[in-house]
Amino acid sequence: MREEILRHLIYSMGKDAGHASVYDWRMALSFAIRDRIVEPWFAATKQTWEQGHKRVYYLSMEFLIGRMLEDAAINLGMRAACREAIESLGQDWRAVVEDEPDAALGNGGLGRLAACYMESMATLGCPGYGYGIRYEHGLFRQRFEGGQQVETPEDWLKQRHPWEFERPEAAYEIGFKGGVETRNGKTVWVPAETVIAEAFDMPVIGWQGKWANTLRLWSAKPTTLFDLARFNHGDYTAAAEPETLARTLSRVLYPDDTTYQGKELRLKQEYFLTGAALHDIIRRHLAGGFKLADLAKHVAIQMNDTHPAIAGPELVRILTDLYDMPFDDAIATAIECLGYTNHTLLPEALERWATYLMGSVLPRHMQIIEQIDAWHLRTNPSRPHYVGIVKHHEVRMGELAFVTAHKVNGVSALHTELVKQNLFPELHKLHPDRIVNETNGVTPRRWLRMANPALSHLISDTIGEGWEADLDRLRELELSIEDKGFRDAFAAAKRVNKEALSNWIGQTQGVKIDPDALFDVQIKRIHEYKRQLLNVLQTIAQWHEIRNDPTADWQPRVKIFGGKAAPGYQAAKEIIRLINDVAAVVNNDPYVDGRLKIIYPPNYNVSMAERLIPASDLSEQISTAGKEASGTGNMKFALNGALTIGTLDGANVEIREQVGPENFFLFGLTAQEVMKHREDPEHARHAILESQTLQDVLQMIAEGRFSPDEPTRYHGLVHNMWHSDYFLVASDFEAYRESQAEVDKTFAEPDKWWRMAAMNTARMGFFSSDRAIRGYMTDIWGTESAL
Ligand code: 26W
Repeated sequence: MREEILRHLIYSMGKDAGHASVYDWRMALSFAIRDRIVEPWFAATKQTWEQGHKRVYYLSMEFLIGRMLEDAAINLGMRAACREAIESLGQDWRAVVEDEPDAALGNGGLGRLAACYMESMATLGCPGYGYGIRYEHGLFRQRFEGGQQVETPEDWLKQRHPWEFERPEAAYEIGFKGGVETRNGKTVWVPAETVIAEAFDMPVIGWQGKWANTLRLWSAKPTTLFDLARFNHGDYTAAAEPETLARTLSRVLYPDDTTYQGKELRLKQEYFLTGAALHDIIRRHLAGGFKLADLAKHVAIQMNDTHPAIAGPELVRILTDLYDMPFDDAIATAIECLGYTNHTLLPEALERWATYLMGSVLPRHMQIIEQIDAWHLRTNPSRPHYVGIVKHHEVRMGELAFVTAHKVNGVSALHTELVKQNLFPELHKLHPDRIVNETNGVTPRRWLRMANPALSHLISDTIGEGWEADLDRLRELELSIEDKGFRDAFAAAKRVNKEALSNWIGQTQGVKIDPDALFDVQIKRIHEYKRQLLNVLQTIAQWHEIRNDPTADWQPRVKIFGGKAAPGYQAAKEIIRLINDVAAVVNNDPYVDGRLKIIYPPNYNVSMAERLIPASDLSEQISTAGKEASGTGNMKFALNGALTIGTLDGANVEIREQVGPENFFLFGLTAQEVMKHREDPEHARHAILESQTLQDVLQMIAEGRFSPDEPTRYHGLVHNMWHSDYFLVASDFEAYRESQAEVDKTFAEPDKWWRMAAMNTARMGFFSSDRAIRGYMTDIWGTESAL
């Protein structure tokens, strides 16, 4: 490795060791690692081709990959060798690894899930491609100014990106707008605008380098570079217009995962991804010498939420308009190929496009959507009149995806039931076998082996190697939990991680924290339904209690928050500000004397999660029941030996079943109780009047105790708590507080705590993304491993 790093430093970077920066070393190391990936990558591609394996195409507007260097080194089994080599060259390993910017091409859960699934497909030898967009700017960077979120553009491609290969030969023209004509009896869409989608490929290497797939990201380029006539007239800005317009398409990721907005550019991005992917899929299929009638035998296409749901109409358009297949055969083929994963029930996040917009941006697709809707009604005459794809001058993308897919899946057992009962009750009745459950999973390679070396070594020392690709084997740890030596070692591993995190917080946030305190962590997008507010209110209550009895024996806690708010989501931004305002008061309160600290490092991302999760004692999963489709952070925490405080929501339900109810802090209303509660318009007022503590907390906020410079700052928030509280923070407040008291009590009994924590790790095998991908392969894709 040493030789290869030096060779790349000189010949790929054009630097000698005496003048190389950390960046140069990182590049040289990345290229050296990449060299080892290329061969298995070629071999996998060749084998898929020669043996005619069925391929899976995972279409997603988001891939939240994070850093790649260390992950690739781990999967190739060469992290230690790389580290030794880089250190022998006088470089600091962590500094080199952490020089890599996160690839933040996603908002949160849905995008990170796509990244875990790509890694598991490669690990399992499931031949496949991910298709996405190569956004020039990923999710915005977050700063705090006076406690408030400020967004700045993210610029991950500022430096060279060593993990991608540009493929100028893999390029397709993608059209928009224009009109539909009939020529020689054939329907022809004549677009008014076109752009080129150019492919950039990233290899995705599986565990132990046995298989590699491709993540193909599309970048937009102009069909005409610039207007030479205008340039020659001296009109330089106008001459560059076509280029600027085209590139806008892959310029930035939409940073909103909360409210859906029917923006034309977003629709264009969705079609840009889907159109390019489908052309690529068809080209590869035909190049293999196969017939289009056999497409579904060779191709499975998964739609990650409705964002690529134009795939149904697009596939029908290609098959009918371009290849003359009759409509009935085309729709049957499309349905056989397509699967649709639903990731949210929140009505405000469900995509609906105004028919005038769809009709203007994609005129031919709009016709085909109407045709599919009519076909569905014709073949399902009992369909109620209020059900359909096009209703009230809108195209409902959920219904479109449902109708054009042979399988629709939810992402946790509870969520799937709610998809059946609340989201698509009528369609479910018409197609009772279509909805299936595939509970989410996370890759143990990144989220345990890579992020938590201390615990990984303990696991390998205890049960031997190989658990990374066979996570159910963690159960073997249970035998050792009775052993005090093992429990001490488990606690010691956590302690190492907590010390490292304390140092990092000291250096970056300037706050000193005690590694012996209970580390209580809530990291995820800021959203009202995720109820960071419930956490802050309980924190204020705790602070108030300490102040009223400062000499009592309080369990020291560090409350850590992380997460971004969508730029236009005012209520979420107010919660961020409140957390920071409360932190400023609590952290500097001499009465508290360090027993309660609130830390909110800005710009939470995948890399920060890798630091925080292994160092956590308590995982906050406190959403309003029925609202969190699954959660995947919850899985990462429990796997790393944090205990969960949580509601019966999403995958929390299954986590609790797996780890055992005695190893989980449950509180709060169930999804059914939530719905009943809402029937009482005064539920919030009743709940607040029943809790003196909550009244006191709201009173302190209203008085401006945390915003002395602007006492009225949170009047709106407090008013909303009394009079609306849609997410039932007040109703769950007392139960949450009691549960938190139980957490403190348990943490004070280390023997009990570490048994529970170790049980969590031992029983989390089910939540490997390998298990999830196996489920998709058998239930939805009909594919087999090539290994
Ligand atoms: C169109 C605006 C928009 C964009 C993205 C609306 C909604 C989304 C996503 C569906 C939001 C999302 O990331 N959902 C999360 O998906 C995870 C993976 O399945 C789940 O674990 C989370 O519970 C769910 O919130």
